[in-house]
Amino acid sequence: MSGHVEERAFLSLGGNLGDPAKTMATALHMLDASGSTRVVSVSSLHRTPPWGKVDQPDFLNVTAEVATSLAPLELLELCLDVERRLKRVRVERWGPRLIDIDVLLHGDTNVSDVGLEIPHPRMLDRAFVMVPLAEIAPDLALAGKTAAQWALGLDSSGIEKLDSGRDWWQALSREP
Ligand code: PH2
Ligand code: MG
Ligand code: MG
Repeated sequence: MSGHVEERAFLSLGGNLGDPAKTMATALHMLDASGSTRVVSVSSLHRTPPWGKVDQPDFLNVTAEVATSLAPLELLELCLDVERRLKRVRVERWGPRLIDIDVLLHGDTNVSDVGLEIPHPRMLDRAFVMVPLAEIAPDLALAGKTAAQWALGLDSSGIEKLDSGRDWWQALSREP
C-alpha cells in the first residue's frame, strides 16, 4: 500500500542464462525507478554452482537491500512484474533462468501465504543467498544468529566472489 511506512527489505537475485549481470543490473534499475522502492545497497557479483538441480550452468547471484513503501505481497508483485518485463519464462522448478528475484525479508514481518513466505523458507540453507547477504548485512539477526555466522556455517567452497565491487550495477546499461 502506498502510504505504508517505509521498510527495509532484502532481495536475492540470480540468473544463469543470457547475460545475468546485465539482466540483474536492469532489474535493479527498474526496481529503483518504480517510485515505491529504492535500492540502498547491492552485493558484489558472486559466481555460484547450481543448487538443487546440478546439471545446468553456474549462476551469478547477488543480494540487494531496498527501502520500500510496499507491503510484502506488493513487493513480490513488483519483483514478478520486473521478471516478466525482462522476459523470464518459467520452465521448470530450480531450472535455468534469465532472472529470478526473491523476497528474502521485509522488515520484521512474517508472511505465510500461498504464494509468499517471508522470511524466505530456504534462505538459511543456501550459500548462494547467505554469502552475498553477509557481505551487505553481516550483523543482520536471523533466527538467533547473524547473517555472517549463518554464511560461515554453510559450504561455500564453490562460490567465487567476483572482483566487481558493489557498484557494478550502476555502470551497466539501463536498457533491457
Ligand atoms: N536458484 C534456484 C535453484 N538453484 N542455484 C544457484 N546457485 N543460484 C540460484 O539463484 C538458484 C540455484 C531456484 O530459485
Ligand atoms: Mg529462487
Ligand atoms: Mg523466484
